[in-house]
Amino acid sequence: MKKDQSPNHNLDTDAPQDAGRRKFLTQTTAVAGLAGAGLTLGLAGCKDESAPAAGAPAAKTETHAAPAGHIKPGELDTYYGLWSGGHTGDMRILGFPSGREIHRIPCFTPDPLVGWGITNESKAIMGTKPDGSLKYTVGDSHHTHASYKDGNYDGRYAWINDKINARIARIRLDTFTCDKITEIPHVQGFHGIFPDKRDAVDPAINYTTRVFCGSEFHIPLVNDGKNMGDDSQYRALFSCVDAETMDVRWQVLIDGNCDLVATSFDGKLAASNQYNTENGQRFENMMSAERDACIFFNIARIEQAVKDGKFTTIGDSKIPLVDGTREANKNPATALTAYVSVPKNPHGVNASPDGKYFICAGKLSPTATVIELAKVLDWFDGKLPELDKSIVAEVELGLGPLHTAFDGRGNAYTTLFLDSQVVKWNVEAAIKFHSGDNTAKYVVDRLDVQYQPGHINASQSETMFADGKWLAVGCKFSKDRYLPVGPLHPENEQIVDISGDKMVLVADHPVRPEPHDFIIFKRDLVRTKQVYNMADFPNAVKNSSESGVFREGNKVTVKMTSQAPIFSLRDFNLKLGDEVTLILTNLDNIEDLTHGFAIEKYNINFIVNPQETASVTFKADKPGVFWCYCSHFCHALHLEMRSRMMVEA
Ligand code: K7E
Ligand code: CUA
Ligand code: CA
Repeated sequence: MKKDQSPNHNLDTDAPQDAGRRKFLTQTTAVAGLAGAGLTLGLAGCKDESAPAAGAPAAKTETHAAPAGHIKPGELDTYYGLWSGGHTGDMRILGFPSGREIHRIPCFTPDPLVGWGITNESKAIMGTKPDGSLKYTVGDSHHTHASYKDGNYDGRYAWINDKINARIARIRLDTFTCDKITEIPHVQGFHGIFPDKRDAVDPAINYTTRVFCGSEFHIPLVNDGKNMGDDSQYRALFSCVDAETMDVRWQVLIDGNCDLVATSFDGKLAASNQYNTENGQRFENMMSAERDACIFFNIARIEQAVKDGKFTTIGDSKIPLVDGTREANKNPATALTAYVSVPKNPHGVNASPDGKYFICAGKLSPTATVIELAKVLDWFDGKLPELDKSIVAEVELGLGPLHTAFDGRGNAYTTLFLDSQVVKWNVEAAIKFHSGDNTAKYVVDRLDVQYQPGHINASQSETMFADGKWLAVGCKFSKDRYLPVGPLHPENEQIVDISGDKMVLVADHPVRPEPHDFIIFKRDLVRTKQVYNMADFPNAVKNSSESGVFREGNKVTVKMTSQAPIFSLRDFNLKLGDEVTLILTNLDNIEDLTHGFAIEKYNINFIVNPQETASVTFKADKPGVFWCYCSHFCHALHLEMRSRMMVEA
């Protein structure tokens, strides 16, 4: 066996070891495969051919031996992927088409790698209780989307939701860090988000200024423990957050609930699929109606209503609440909302890159509903008497359709959760079929995926520049695809080449549960800073000569700098009970030269990147010597890079 010549591979791997590892792999895959074949999830429709024979790939899955676009060691990816992190409450950055995870950006939950939730700067973003501790330490992020300009991503911001605590975080795409978090009031089950793609009011504003947020769960409008038994008091709201200030601009009182959100390329419309038009507060009640809805929001009219003072408020909140209920919006000439009927409990709404359609997936119905946006606007303009005539196709795709991506060549790719498939279908052919042309073949291809896919997205999919090259599929179950690691399995992210007529599966990679939505865009749409600007930190310790311990009573400020491989203070003295704020500036001005600062027994660890300043505040509540050491490998003398904190009894 030939040794791997690549410098990034382990050159010690010799032939016998390698063979042994292969044997192990084959055996364990076989065992896991048998167990996996029995998984039906208690849901109907797991097709026989999607349950693989032990150790063998599914029959219809095609794989490349040497996949096109394979990224070799040392080569850079051509796309960025922004992934939601699920319960870890972070955003993950992947390179594409390799699928390599490059980075994780902590948002809603603490992260000791960067000191998120430990430094004063990050705590101010995350939000604290009066005692200075974090308000929340759990998260559940599902959806991530980036800011637009002229129908494409502009590399300014991305946003991500937190379902548990109704928070939306903004990520700066120059530093790939979270810079603001807003908690949306009066909602629970905050799920879908989508930025507008341009302004509905001012045509000169061709970029994102708002982010729309849908909430799933109904709660009493004033949730103070008084109206909990009265279902008629339970409401779900649709919210608009300002992209710059991150303040909640307005909310809409609706009938039913929200789920995912989509926006039109002209900025005029936002929509959310509704699975609970029944306003049911119990499982059974949410499925009693045969059809639910996709609710459309007329953004310019809502903005005008807010401007004209046509709103109420909830409790002592100042946020304008406009009335988007069915009863108040029957007249198209004044309506703020429109409820388009779609089959039972839909999931997912996605905007086609040609700007013409929103596609709602059926979930409990094997169909996708195609809604023509021009016709929805016609209804608002009084030119379409029946709103449901905006539905131009409702076609069968397979069991459990959830989310849809696009290739920019007129094809849509929808995940079928129950069938464990991706179905590629042609939107115009589906419209022809729906209008009575039985010869129109809208299903172009089907691909088995492993297994039970949720979100799906294609390179540049929901932009005007969808390029139809790569597709990623987030599979909720990996079953037999990886070495078993105990009862908790990873999820399985799969990469599919969609450049040809047939979809070709090119790679699997395991992901830590549980990501949901993601976007993939060209790498040149983002310009990142490799070194911070010291002037952006008002508390920066600009020179090592400014270092020292500055005392006012028991309030102590420790100023320090780092420059490989030393901290400016070799030691510093404190008194028991001191309220200490330690400020550390990294003077190194070299790309990739990050230092850490960990204080033994004081539960503190954070990093400072080149030219960055960070601070921590703590009480010197334990007497003795406590080494502060650099926790981020930086230099041959990294282990010697220390400072000694001495707390006098
Ligand atoms: Cu379908 Cu929360 Cu986007 Cu997950 S949701 S899959
Ligand atoms: Cu500085 Cu390691
Ligand atoms: Ca329903």
